[in-house]
Amino acid sequence: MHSVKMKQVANLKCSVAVLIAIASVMILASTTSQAQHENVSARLVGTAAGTDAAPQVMIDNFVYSPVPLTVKAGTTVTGINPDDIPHTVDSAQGKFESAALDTDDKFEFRFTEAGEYPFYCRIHPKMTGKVIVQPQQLRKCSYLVLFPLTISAS
Ligand SMILES: [Cu+2]
Repeated sequence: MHSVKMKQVANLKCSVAVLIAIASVMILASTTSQAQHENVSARLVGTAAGTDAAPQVMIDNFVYSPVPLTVKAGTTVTGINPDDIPHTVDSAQGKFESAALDTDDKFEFRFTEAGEYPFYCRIHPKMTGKVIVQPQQLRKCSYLVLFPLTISAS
């Protein structure tokens, strides 16, 4: 009689452990896929709007703004000159060079690699600005892919 009771308790403990294990896997799976989903939608929103929301460098009264402009790699940045004096947007590293921009003229450049991109106006070299390009966040995503694989493998 005593041993039967012990066996039942042991079985109960085992089933509770299995239930907890299943529940944890389900919770992990749901949070993981939710996180992945958020990550994906964030990326889609970013891509749709040109990675960041159509960033612009405006020129006003001999000043670029914002300085620095920070964007994610793959972003196209538009330089706009609403000033009534011509200006240019020239890379200090020789990576891009605009024509002389008259009033409301635009210049676009797509930054594909992370780094710092100082630029200036070749008509007024004292005018300087900078674009900071950050790498795309791929690390977080690969963790999320690897994590469920580790669970199912163990
Ligand atoms: Cu200028």
